[in-house]
Amino acid sequence: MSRPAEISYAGPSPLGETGYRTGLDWNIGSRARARASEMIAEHRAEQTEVVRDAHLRFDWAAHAVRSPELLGRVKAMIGESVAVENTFLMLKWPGRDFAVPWHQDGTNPRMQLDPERSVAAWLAVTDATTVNGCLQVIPGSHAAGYLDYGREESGATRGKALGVQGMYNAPHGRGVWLPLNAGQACLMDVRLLHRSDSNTTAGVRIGLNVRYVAPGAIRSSGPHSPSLYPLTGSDW
Ligand SMILES: O=C(O)CCC(=O)C(=O)O
Repeated sequence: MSRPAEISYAGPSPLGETGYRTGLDWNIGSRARARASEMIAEHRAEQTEVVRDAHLRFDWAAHAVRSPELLGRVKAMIGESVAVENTFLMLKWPGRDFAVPWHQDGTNPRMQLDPERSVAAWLAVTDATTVNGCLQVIPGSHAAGYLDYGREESGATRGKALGVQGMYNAPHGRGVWLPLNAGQACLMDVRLLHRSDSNTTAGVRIGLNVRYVAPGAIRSSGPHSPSLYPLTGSDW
């Protein structure tokens, strides 16, 4: 499998040298936890792990992507016109093997995001800790640009199911954990290598993944044309 375009997009980041900002607020903790309880009640029977397009399905998620702190920072980085390109809610149920391999959010076989015109966000709906599957990132890994994800191994099935491409040559040892309280979030350069482990606790871990884009950020390959969900600006 090869990238849809030959641009590596190596270079600096709108998110600075590390390529991420963490500990931001998208909601107050008690409200985030209330949303988590609703999601757990709704999905417990089927133990749904991934809910795509959460911002189109749940009012709270449509509000979450407009969180003033996140949107304000995103606009400062990529400009006044911002749309959501994609969201999904990820639920890690206790006792399930559900690790997400190292990957970069801005590249997959269908499209590539221009890192100067896009930002990824991860919103903690429950607390996210090192034992229930919080994100781990490799600071500065964005600077090398998009990596080749052609050498997948069998363990990548979870990532494939989610549309992420496992990168098994990632420098695992340099990972930094990003624990967050419910209601907190981090922003990431769309080239930043990140992953998460399975949840080894008795509770459910829930995170909302968001990709924000500015006009012209998406290079699609083939007929795929993402439907954007504009938040601000008029040039969509
Ligand atoms: O929620 C997780 O555990 C991982 C999410 C993630 O890395 C992603 O969706 O890009």
